[in-house]
Order: sequence, then C-alpha cells, then structure tokens
Amino acid sequence: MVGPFLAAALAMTPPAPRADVPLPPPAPIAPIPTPQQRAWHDLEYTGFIHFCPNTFTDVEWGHGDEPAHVFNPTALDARQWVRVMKDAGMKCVVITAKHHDGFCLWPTAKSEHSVAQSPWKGGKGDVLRELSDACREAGLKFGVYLSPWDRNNPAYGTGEPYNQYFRDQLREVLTSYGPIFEVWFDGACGEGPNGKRQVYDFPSFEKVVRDLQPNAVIFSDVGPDIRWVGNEQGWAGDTNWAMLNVKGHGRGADNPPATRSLNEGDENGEAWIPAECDVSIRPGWFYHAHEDDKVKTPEQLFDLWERSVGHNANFHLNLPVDRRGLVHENDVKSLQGLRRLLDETYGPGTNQALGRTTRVDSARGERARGANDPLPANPFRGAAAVDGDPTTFWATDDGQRAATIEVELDPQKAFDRVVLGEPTWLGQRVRAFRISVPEGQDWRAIGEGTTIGRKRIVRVPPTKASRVRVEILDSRACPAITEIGIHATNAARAAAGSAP
Ligand code: FUL
Repeated sequence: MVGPFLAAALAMTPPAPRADVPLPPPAPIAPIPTPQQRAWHDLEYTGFIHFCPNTFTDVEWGHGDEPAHVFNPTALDARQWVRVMKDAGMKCVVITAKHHDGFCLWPTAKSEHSVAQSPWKGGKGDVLRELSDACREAGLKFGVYLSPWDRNNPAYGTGEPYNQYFRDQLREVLTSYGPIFEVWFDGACGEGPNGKRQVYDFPSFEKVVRDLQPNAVIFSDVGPDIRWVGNEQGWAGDTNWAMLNVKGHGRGADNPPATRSLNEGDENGEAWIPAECDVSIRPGWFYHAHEDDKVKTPEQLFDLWERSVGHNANFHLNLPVDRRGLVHENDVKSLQGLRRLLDETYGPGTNQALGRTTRVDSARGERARGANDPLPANPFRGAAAVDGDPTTFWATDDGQRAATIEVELDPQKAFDRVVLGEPTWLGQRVRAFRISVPEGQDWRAIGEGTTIGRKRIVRVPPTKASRVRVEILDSRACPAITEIGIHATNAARAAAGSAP
C-alpha cells in the first residue's frame, strides 16, 4: 500500500514519456505568422525595381504632367534584370508598376498615361508582361508596387471615384500577370493634379488583393502582412520583434520616420507583421547618371544584408534600371561582389557547427525522464539545432525560460559570426541570449543580444575555440532554437590565420 506522502509525491512526478507516444512540441505563443508570411520571410533577399518617366527626366518624384513620349528605353531587356538578380541570389522582385507620377508600366485600359501612349515598341510594349515572363522562366517570384498617390489622375482627391479607379487598376495587374507574391503599397499621400489630397480606402484595396491573389503578402508602413522598417537605409533594429501594435501608427506622413517600433517591433504587439528593409543600391530610387559612381560597395551591401536578413527582417534592394532599360554595369559589379561575400561566409560548406556534437542543460521531455542526456529519438534534443534542417529544433520543457546549449568546434578554425534561429511558427520567443567560449576553467562572453526571430546574425570578434556556448537567458515561453550556425568572414579567416 502506498502511504499518503508517497502518493502525493508520485502525483507530483510527471509520468515518464513512453517511447511509443510522441512528445508534443511546445504550444505556439500568439501571434504567429500565416503560411504566406512564413514563405515571404524565407525569401530573405528581394530585388526592387524603380523605373518610369523619372528615369528619363532625372527626378525622384514626377509631377504627373510629364508627356508619355519621354518614356523610351532604347534596349530594355527584362531578362537581363532577372539574370542579374538571380545571379545576385535574389529570390523575387517587386517593380514600380505605377509610381507617384501615375504613369503605368502596363497598357492600362483605365487611363491615358501609360506605356501604350509612349514611343517604346510603338506603344505595344508592356514592362510587367516582359518582367513577369522573365521571372517565370527563371523561377523568380514577381511582385508589384502600385502607388496610391497619383499626381496624374484627375479623379485623385475626389474620394470614392479615385478609390474605384485604384481598385480597377489593381484588378488589371492582379489578374494579368500570373501569381503575385507581394503587393507593395507606398504610404505617400501628397496632392494630385487639382491640388487635392485623397483619402485612401486601404481596406477595400486589401480586399481586392485577398480576393484575387490570396497567396500574396501585402506590404505597407503598417502591414497588414509586412511592415516598413522605419528607415530607407536597409537595416532593422538589433532588437527586432516580428510583432507590432498597429494602433498608434499611421501611414506615410502620419508615420514619423524612423519610428522606433517599426524598426524594433513590439514585444507585446497583437499582430504578426515582420519588417522589410528597403534601400537603394544608389542614393536615389530612380536612375541618375551622376550617381554612376555612387553605387554601394559589396562591403556596404554585406553590412546591410546582415543587419536586415540577420536581424529577423528581409532585404529589399532597389536597382534603378537605366535609360537603356538595363541594370547598369556598376550595379551589377557590386551585386556580384556581395554574392561572393555571402557565398564565402554563408555558402554551402561554411557552417562549422553543422553536425557537431552538442550538449544541453535541458531538453524537452527529459526532466520527466529524470535525465539530462536526451535520447537519440528525442526530436527536441540539441542535435536538432545543428542538423542543417530549419524545420527541426531544440526545445525545453514548458514553463522553462532559460536554457544552455554547447556545440563542439574545430579549435583550428576561426569564426566571427554566430547565426541563431527560432521556429517562428511557434511565435517569437527569445528575449535575451549570450554567446561564450571556454577560457581556462571559465567562460568568456563574446556576444550577446536580445531578440532572435527567424534569423539572427551575431558579429563576434574573430575567435578560435573548442566549444561555443549559447545561453538563452530569457524567453516569452520555453525556448526553441532551429539552428546554430558558426561562420567566418574571409577577413576573420585571414586575421586568425585559420584553416579554410
Ligand atoms: C517612398 C517613395 O516616395 C519613394 O519614391 C520610393 O518609391 C520609396 C521606395 O518609397 O515612399
């Protein structure tokens, strides 16, 4: 017979998991991404194309009264754009189907201000057709920027008639060019040809997108799917939650630039709206010959790539197509340089943690088993964080807020980047972490941070060590880590005289 004390003690001890009963994963903590948002986040690196009469008039914001005949590229080749973007490593592109001047890059039936009125291809050309066809051939995803601000359309500023016009245009674009992965709504709301401003009916615009392209994500300053990052310089905050409290944020001019919560998100935000970091490869969004020598260097782009993709956001890099209708040679060179840096640091075979032995202070289900040495069959053991599979993850028991994992390394090899990731489908969880290496009997911290999210790149001093330790110090729910990557830039390898 079991006495009352022992019975109470037994009741408190969770039953050991049975080998035939799969261990449940941690419960998600709200909010979580939609499948479309997750697919978007996995794209990481997007091309952005600004091209319109501004390219030929040398301005950034057209007035809307530019004659259509100024639009006359001499050698437009959308396949060249796509080749350049694909070689750069981009997975998708968003093009200015219509910028603020109202000129449409497709032969719209709704206005008299488009490629159809231009001399290009005798008025028979369609830039969206050429680009979407080229994307399909090359396996890139295609997206559109349609500016609600329209300085050409006479209905602009009249309320519903213009909103109707805008929805009709959206319908044309969303039904004519195949699957669209992203619809980009700029927040700018200036005056139209009659000096009036328009009150945009965003909910009705969004409904058109949802009805016609349910797999597309919608970008605007405040989502609903993807948010602006609060600057046009291409970087997200060191702290960057994918969550946002939309209340309190306006769009365009109502949205103070560099708003901190757009840059960093809100830990307690009620909606999942990850950030996109848009920036141009040159100072301007549109092509200007006098900026041919102001193209960002591969090193500058690499820095931005790490502070966007590696800060739980996506990198949205603008290429101003030139007057020929081509991506300029100088821009191509920088993109190739960035690709080289990315391949050297993060390309196949560069992850020094891949498949290495791990040691954890806790793994999900092990406390119940009374052991700290996870069974090989435990899907949440430390090894899941170094298996190169972003769908598996190391996780702890519910209720735990901190945990530690160590990864054995080759002490001959230097590294200066630590890459961490969370299974975002369970919600973004980690609030604080620290990275250390052994020193004597102790540990020396080489890096620390706050949020992780889908991908967090931590820059650490060039280091050689037999082990690296990642401590999750605080978390909104039990921590879960998909991958730990240990990488070296070429500079770190050279500085440390490291084996390649
Ligand atoms: C801004 C626009 O006003 C710029 O011209 C550019 O298109 C940029 C990406 O968004 O709001």
